[in-house]
Amino acid sequence: MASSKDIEQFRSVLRKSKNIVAIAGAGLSAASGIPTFRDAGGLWRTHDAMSLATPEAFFENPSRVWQFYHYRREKALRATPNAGHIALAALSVPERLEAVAPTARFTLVTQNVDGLSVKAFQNVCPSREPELFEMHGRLFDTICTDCGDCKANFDSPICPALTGTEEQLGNEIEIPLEDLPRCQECTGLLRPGVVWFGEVPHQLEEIGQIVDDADLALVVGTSSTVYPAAGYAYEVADHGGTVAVFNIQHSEGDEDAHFLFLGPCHETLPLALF
Ligand code: BV8
Ligand code: ZN
Repeated sequence: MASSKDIEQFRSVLRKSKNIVAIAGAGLSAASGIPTFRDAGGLWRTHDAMSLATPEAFFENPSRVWQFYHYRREKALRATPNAGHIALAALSVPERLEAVAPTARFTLVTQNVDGLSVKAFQNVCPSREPELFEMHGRLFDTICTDCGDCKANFDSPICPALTGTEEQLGNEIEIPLEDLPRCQECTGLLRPGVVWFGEVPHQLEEIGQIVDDADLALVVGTSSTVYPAAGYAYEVADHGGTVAVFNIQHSEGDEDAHFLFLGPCHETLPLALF
């Protein structure tokens, strides 16, 4: 954990900042029991999570990919926001933000699809539209591969055939196509409403503008290995902004960060921010 001097210096940067952007990754939800992509939790059964989060994997084996997303949906449904989510959400409350950064705007750009930051924002500030971008989509949205209909879906399980598959260790079962999640509008095969590798993340224009304007980037719980999100902190530093990394271990590019708070972010974020 950084020294109190670092925290004091960080706080003085925070106080002077105008546009703060937080870029969050799987490490932010680790304390809520959600497995990350790359460290210990990065494997699902015998598959590398990265190899399943692609359109090719889905169209080649929708039964396997749906079991992967069903497992993550069931985990996320039972998870609650942790003190790290809540600390970032507190920055979306005007009077809380004013107390630490009187002249700043705050935006959260999350790579996470578990919805925990949305829950945290809603808990702390139910009335406000959250300044929050879920750039890689949502576990709890479905998209029809035939008619494109996009719907929120919090059903547990999302279809009878997936019942209990999250408990089965070892290899997955073979679920017939017709028993996988189907569209209510046209009975087409549904896919999870997330952005896969090779697909274009959401709201890149707006996020790009926010990154261009940012004079402080909080890089929280991400290995900073997936683009374009991994490039945002470099862009902020490039135009003279400050970068503060919050991670439990060293991550890509953190040697260039102005502040590095090593430790679990559900502890380091509240400590550094408030
Ligand atoms: C795209 C949703 C074209 C699905 C995910 C250059 C430019 C643009 C693209 C590329 C490029 N080079 C390569 C690409 C292609 C690719 C890419 O980046 N590949 C990588 C592997 C090199 N990018 C894409 O395909 C993207 N799309 O490029 O479109 C384009 C782009 C721009 C403009 C026009 C066209 C789409 C990528 C989205 C993929 N979808 N998720 C799902 O969730 O299933 S990615 C997924 O992995 C996550 O969403 C996240 O984004 C990503 C990285 O994971 P992290 O969140 O960082 O988690 P990870 O496990 O890696 O690390 C956890 C970290 O937490 C660790 O550092 C750990 O130490 C730390 N930690 C753990 N516990 C704690 C903690 N920290 C603090 N406290 C703790 N308690
Ligand atoms: Zn449909």
